[in-house]
Order: sequence, then C-alpha cells, then structure tokens
Amino acid sequence: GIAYDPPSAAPSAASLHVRAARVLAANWTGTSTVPSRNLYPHQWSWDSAFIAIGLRHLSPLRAQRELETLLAAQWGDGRVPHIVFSPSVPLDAYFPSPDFWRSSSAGRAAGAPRTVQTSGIVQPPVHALAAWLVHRADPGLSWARGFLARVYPRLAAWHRYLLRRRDLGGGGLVSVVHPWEQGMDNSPCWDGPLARVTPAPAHSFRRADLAHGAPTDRPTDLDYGRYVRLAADYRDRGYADDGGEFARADGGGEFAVEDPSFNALLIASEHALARVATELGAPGAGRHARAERLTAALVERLWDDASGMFLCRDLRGGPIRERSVSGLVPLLLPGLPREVSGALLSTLRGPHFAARTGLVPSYDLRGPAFEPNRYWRGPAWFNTAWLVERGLRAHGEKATAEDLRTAFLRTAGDSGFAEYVDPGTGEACGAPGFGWTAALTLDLLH
Ligand code: 9WN
Repeated sequence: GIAYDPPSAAPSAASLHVRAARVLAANWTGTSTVPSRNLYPHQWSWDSAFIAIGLRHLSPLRAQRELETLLAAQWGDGRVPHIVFSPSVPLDAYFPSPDFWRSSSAGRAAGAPRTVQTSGIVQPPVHALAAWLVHRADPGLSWARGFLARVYPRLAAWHRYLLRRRDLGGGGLVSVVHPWEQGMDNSPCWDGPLARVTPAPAHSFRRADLAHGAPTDRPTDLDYGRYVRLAADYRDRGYADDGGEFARADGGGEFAVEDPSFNALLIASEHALARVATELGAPGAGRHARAERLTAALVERLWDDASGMFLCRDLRGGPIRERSVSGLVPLLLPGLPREVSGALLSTLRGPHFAARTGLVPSYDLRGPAFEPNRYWRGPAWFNTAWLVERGLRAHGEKATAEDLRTAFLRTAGDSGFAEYVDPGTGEACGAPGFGWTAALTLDLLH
C-alpha cells in the first residue's frame, strides 16, 4: 500500500482566515450580509451587528455599510426591525415573509418605513457596541465618511425606544414580547410562557425553514404555531407597545419576558454609546451612569443566588427556573458585583455548562429539556461563545478565555462555519457557511 500523511487536523490561522473571509464574501449582497444564503436570505438585526464586528478586519467600509443599511430601515418610533427584507428574494424563500408582517401598512402608526419591507419585532441591541468597534478599526475612514455622526442619533433613538416603550415590568429593564426578539427562539426558558399562547392553526401558514434544515434540528410545529400567533397579534395591534396590558395577570396569552442576555447587551451597548458620544464631543457621562443603573436593576431583578446565574423573568409568572446561556452572557459587564461575577465563573466551569468541546451549550447539559441538536435547546452557538469569551477577558480570566477562544476557532473551522454544533461532539448542525460564525472567527483571529 501507499503510506501517506493524513492532512493536519489543525488548519493554519491563515487558511482559517481565508475560509472565513470567503463565507462573508459569499453572503454579501452589496449592501449587507445574509446569515445564510439558503435558510436566512435577508438581513437580520443582531446577525448584522456580529457580522460587522468581524467584517471590520476585512473591510471597515463594508462593516460600516452593514450597520448603515440596517439602521436605514429603523422605524419612526426608534425600533430597529429584526429582519430587513431583500426585495429580490422570492416571497416563499423565508417564512414569515413581508406579506405576513405588512410593516408599511400595519406599522404605519409606529413609523415603519414606506419603501423597505421589514418585520415589526426587534432583536438584541448589539449595534452600538458594533458601531464603536467598527469605528475604532479605522477611525480615519470613519471620520471621512461621517460614520459616527450619522449612526449616533439612530442608535440613541433605538435605545430610547427600548428603555421608554419596552419597560413593561416597570423595574427599569426591557422586556421582549416574542421569542424571536430575544434571539434564542426555542429556548426551554420560553416553554412556560409559551404554554399560555393558543397556537395558530397549522394550515394557516407554511414553514420555509424545513426545506433547508432537518426537522430534528429546528423548532417544532407547535412552537411555530405559537410564534405565528404572537407575531400576528402584535401586528394586529399596530405593533403598539402597551405596558399596562402586559402587567395584568388575566390570561390573554401575551408573552412578556425580561431576559438577562438582551438586557446585558443593551447595557454593554449603552456604555459603547457613551464612548461614541464622547468621541463626537457630546457628554457621555450620563449614559455611563444609566448603564450602571441598568446593571443594578439587572442584578436586582434577575440574579439568582441558588443557581449561581441570571434567570429570565416571566412578567406573568415570575422567575423562570431554567438554566440558559442567556444567564451567563451578563459576564460581559465589567461593573458586576464581585460575588456575582465569581459565581458566574463557577457556574460556567461547573457540570451544567462545561461541555466536551470546550464551547458553551445554549442550555443546561443536565436540564430536563436538553437536546444536543435542537437549535437553542442545548447546541453550542458561536455568538454566545464570543460574548462569554469577551466577558472572561473583562474579568481578567485570561487562561479560561484562551481555552474558549481555542475551542471556538477549532470547532468553527472544522464545522465549516456551522450555524451551531453539538456541544459534546462538535458535530455541525443547521446552516453551513453561517455569517456570524465566520465573522466572529475573524474577530478572534485578530
Ligand atoms: C427567526 C438569523 C436568525 C438569528 C436567530 C436564530 C434564527 C430566525 C429563524 O435565525 O431565528 O428570527 O427563522 O429561526 O434563532 O438568533 O438571528 O440567523
């Protein structure tokens, strides 16, 4: 026989860089980047923020455009929609499509744009953090294009919308009104609150995701029935945010949850916006102070000493006793009380989250609802790993951060920049060539 050397298991950093750049080039539409050509062929809000963070190393210009394109679809009330639809993509390529959301008619009172079609819900506010990092990558280009001066008022209006219109619980934190808003669509955290929602009949809509993803990797039909009901109800109320309605515990099926990751990202972005303001010669101190007040509210309302992590709070039902990676994301905040950051570090290293791949599972490895392949019910995702890695560095945990970074780069490359992976085996799941997996790989390589 012929003896041969197997190819090296660890591709060099240079080829990883080149492969990640290729994914981003393939997903670039000319004005923004799709998360996946097949599964998600439009622009997604928090995807674009993560993608811009990686793109800044390849092309600061494209990174700026990515954010500008998203912000151009902002609504008059300040909300940044979770999807900006591409008019050149067939309607049946993704569900729910523009004819479901009807933003330019149903969203008129809330100031939806007339010329571009969008969804009417939001996603986590990672954008100000992204804008600040993009600016820093090439300040010369940024000043020359007036990037910060153009995005600052939009980012400020976005945060104002969340803080004024979405404090449904009255305790200073922002609530999400749909699982898609929080970004971890079928997390076991939503099982309780979703159980109150009457699903839309199965024949009333057609899922497009199953044409590209294995049903065992995706949310269930029952989940989808409830997603559709919640979104249709919100649309039929003109996408109006009425805090009083959510505060009542009288049934009716609405979903309103205070989530640790969503709020931590808002806080990190508020600190970033303070830096943007200062850079532009405007006062930033007030924003830093607000971010500190939000951090105090986060600890006050969502910290759970017994589980050593943050929990979601259902405005109707109280604390949600499920361990999700969402409850670890606040590690991102340098201003956490010592006891809190210390407990988060132990939880991260403990039996609920220490996965074989060295990545962070989306849900408790020992939890009753754990499934290693089903979307946000166990698989490890790269955006949350990136956030936790950043959090570890913020708290001086260099060695643990380095281990997570190594695991991230190895698994991202081996999986072909998969959307997510089995946290035990690293097996690729979901869409290949996924935008934020490639982008955040580039960021960790720098
Ligand atoms: C619904 C685009 C998005 C991500 C979410 C992820 C998934 C959409 C879907 O894909 O959600 O918004 O159709 O499943 O859960 O985090 O932003 O990548």
